[in-house]
Amino acid sequence: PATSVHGYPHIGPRRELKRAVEGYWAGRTTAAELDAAAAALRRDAVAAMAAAGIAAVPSNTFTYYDQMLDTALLFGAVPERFRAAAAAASDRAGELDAYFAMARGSDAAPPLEMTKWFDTNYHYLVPEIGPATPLRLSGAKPVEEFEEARAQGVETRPVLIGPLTFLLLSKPDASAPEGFAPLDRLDELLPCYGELLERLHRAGAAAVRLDEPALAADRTPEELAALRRAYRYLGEREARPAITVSTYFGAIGAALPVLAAAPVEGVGLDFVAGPANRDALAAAGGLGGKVLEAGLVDGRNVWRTDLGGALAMAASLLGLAGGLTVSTSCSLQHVPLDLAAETGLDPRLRERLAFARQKLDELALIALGLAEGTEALGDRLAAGRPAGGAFTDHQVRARLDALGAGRPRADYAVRVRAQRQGGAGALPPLATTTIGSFPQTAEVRAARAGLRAGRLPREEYERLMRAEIDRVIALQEDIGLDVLVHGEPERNDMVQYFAEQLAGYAATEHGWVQSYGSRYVRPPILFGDVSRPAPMTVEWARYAQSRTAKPVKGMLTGPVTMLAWSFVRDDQPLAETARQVALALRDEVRDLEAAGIRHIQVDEPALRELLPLRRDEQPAYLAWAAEAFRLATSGVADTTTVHTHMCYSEFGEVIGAIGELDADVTSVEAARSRMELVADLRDVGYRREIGPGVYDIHSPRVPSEEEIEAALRRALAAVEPDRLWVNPDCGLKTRGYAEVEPALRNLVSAARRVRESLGS
Ligand code: THG
Ligand code: ZN
Repeated sequence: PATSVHGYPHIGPRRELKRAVEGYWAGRTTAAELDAAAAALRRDAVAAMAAAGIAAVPSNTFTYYDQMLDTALLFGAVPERFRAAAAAASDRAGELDAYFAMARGSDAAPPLEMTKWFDTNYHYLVPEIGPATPLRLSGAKPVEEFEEARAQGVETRPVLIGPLTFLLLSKPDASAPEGFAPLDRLDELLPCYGELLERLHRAGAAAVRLDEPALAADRTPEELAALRRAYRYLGEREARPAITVSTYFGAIGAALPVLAAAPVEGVGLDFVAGPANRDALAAAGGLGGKVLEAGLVDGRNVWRTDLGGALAMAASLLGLAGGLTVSTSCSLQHVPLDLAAETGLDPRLRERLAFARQKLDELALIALGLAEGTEALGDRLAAGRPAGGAFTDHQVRARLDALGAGRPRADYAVRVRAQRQGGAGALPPLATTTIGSFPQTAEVRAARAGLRAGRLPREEYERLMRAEIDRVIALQEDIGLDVLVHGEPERNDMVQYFAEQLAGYAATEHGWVQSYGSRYVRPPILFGDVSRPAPMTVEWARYAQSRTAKPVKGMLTGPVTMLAWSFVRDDQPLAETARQVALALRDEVRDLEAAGIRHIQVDEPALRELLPLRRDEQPAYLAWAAEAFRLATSGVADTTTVHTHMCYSEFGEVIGAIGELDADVTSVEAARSRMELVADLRDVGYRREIGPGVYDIHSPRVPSEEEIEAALRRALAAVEPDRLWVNPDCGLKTRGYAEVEPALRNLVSAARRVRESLGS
């Protein structure tokens, strides 16, 4: 059988693409230099895949920023506000600038909205499509990248985001009337795809792949009818390459018979995230003469493939299609490039890992095993899957068994009375606070880097951090905030910081994965039972509290977010892993309390992110997610105030679960939605305290006192003053003091003004 890959990391082994793109933005690199750097990265990726024997090497998966944006531009779907600049572009630099303006905004126009790519930690740009948005084949990127690889001697298979997914993931533009959906434009878009297929055919492309991951989520009968129409139209075009419609991120349910009947040559199914695809395929009577492209190697996680299991799955698929191609489950862009770059990992962990480069070899091995029998694989069959138990911690498991769900806290009504009387009591209505991080100055970053590189002795590093905490505490006292924070100067990424201190977790040195545009994260690897060898944040919090008579809030990252932003073991349910992380956090929460910290915030910005794509799987997820949060936080006395913070979320689908977390105070991103969330929360029965972000920290603008006051008055229409907290809508890490200080002064004086007007 042949092998194929959905996509490959194109950022380069040392994030060369980031440097090239950011250099271009800063004016350090020319357009020609940027294009040359990108071409070199594409060449290396194509060469690596070809050398590993991949039969269907993908092209057109490279992007300077995002593939949805590339697709919008390919079809001329430029929002009105960017059209003049795009049309005026007269050279390559002008073209690139128009492209990056849509991604990042310009003085004249805000950028496209960014949102999560399904349930991954990648973010795409949301195309805006209205009734009058142009739809016309307007570029040749897929043809050019095909020809570029051919010149290198590799016949690639161009990859396109399919028409259904492209339109379903777009949003109506500002001009669209009520009831309009981008999918209404399908019949106008299809000829553009048709024309592109013809051009690829003329350029010599024998095959293309169209990706329809939107089929892994619930789809209406109308959407399935649109799917049928789209691939009937494209399949019936005469001058076209062979078409494979590929799906990933889960089982595709009712879409499967539609694709099986479509006049195309191949169908791709993900058997890693969607093992149910197998029975559905059998129930549908198979794919007839079509080729099944079977996603057997996990494109989203870093574990070596269980080759025996993959071979058994593949063998069970052989009779269900006219041919079989062994493939990844989805694009490898979601995993780091090459394990060879990691020299510091525990060998017992390392032998279980496969990054993108290693997964290419696994595909070849599965194909070999299918062709020549499992014996042909020899001892490679069992490699990477050593007998279990190596990373088992019996003590953690016994403690969790004994704890069960943990004793619930007293009712909120009881707690709130204790909190108002207890040590942390005496807070005014509309208490002011921040979300946790303060600006990370160059000195703070340099100190952390110095410690890591061994240049800075630990005592010196700690002295610098204490000085920074002194400064941040003094500033907050001067501004007049009610609940202070230590500012988190010691932390890099909120997940990485904790992962580095927990047993069962490992960090990589070069394991970068694109988060959005030129921004990357280095997800830690949760490989074994998790425990907390020693307190993680207590000394910093204790020190900060020693510097002020006001309450200092302790800051932790919640169990769901610790999983969502990591690579997580796949040998037990996520819910079980979440309980282990929760237990470690529970110990930390209690130690913070014992150190005199009366406010403890456990952030869950990624609560929405792990929400299953299928509605029928969502309630079970929300139940374990909330249970893990409660397990982490329920060990404290009634007098301790538990806070949580959420952002990056469209709260719609998770809003009902916020109350289930049982936190006393929830702070949320609300500035951009004009406080509507406060009423939304009231409407779903949330009756605890709420801190709707009163200004947007993602912009450098300093909000005026009047505007914050107006926001607070809007919030007070839906919540009583003693349940309302006043805070920015997220951490201040990415801002500068020049903006943060005046903004917080305005925040405090706005809160005072509203308080005074309430008192009278
Ligand atoms: N941490 C992790 N995942 C996340 C976020 C996070 N996913 C969602 C959201 N936040 C993504 N946002 C960002 C914002 C900034 C950066 C990355 C993701 C970023 N990265 C640095 C860069 O690319 O230069 C590198 C950071 C580093 O040195 O560690 O700026 O907060 N895990
Ligand atoms: Zn936030």
